[in-house]
Amino acid sequence: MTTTTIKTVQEILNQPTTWNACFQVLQNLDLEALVGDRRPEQFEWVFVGCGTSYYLAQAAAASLTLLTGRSSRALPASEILLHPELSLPAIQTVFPILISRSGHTSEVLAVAEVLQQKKIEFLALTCDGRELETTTRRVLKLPVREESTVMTGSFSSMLLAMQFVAAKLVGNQAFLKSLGELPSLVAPLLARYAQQLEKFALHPFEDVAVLGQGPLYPIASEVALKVMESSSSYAQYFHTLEFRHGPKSIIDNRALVIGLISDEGAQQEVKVIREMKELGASTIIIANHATDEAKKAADLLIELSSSLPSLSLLVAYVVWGQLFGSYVGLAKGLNPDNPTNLSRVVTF
Ligand code: F1P
Repeated sequence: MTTTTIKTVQEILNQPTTWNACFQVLQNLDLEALVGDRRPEQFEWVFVGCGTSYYLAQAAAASLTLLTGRSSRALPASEILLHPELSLPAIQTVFPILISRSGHTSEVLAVAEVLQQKKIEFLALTCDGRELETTTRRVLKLPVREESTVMTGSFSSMLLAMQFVAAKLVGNQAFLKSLGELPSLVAPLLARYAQQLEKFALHPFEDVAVLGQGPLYPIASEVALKVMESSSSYAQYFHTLEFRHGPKSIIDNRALVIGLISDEGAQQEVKVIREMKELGASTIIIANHATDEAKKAADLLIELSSSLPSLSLLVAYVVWGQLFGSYVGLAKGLNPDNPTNLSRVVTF
């Protein structure tokens, strides 16, 4: 198999085009129909999903908090089902946003039923629609038709959609414009770095740790999940500085540390990557602007070199983890289009 025949890799590389198609839909967004009076000033927005869609929920919640100044949370659907008093103690003051590419995931549909029974208004964010889009009048359905089992363009497109909604809520035109510039930023970067990443993926790493702080923490989580799903490799994720507090004991010359470096925390975050390199780890650094320290700490450096706001760059970080997972899978002789033990939707 070559990367040109793997649908998952093609869908990853095609994300700039997918994002442009989504922006066409989002330009005509009827915010009133979507959220009505459920504004973040009166209701706590709680994003809900499973697997990749849960990490998407976390990134969406971080984006809403940073763009509106109102606290927002993310929950896995299972927590609402199994621990409702812990997860949603004040459910009447919550505006849930249920996120599901397929709209068919059993846990998400079960949460929709609970909300319907309690007469709680909620928003459904989906690509395929299926049952989920019939459970509420508030539906945002994106034109993303993804054949891959693992989520790639659906993750990035639904995250962009939630960032778009948050920016629209507060009338942040500059941020909305920045989102629209992502396709032209990322397309040439993919052309420039994809082959280097594919070559780097040939190393046989035993442990992979993906590190990120702030809104990059859910992106680190999703990158680790992509490595696990697409290559059946063991990968973990941590807040970058947390890695020193114990987990670094796994580091030796068989380990890979992937650092998602934020503009705001670059100095401190790069220091951790440098320390792990000195302990023997191989390192990948993904940064917007690479400091000299970052250049010294990285075995492979991917630099975005963008003047766009940091928060608008989340999807520009995740694409490298999506690609790396598939490349490691291919290097191990696996087929990322048919990941071990996985199905496109989890139902029970
Ligand atoms: C959620 C999910 C994915 C996972 C796999 C199985 O799907 O758990 O996160 O990667 O594809 O389904 P969905 O609810 O977003 O359709």
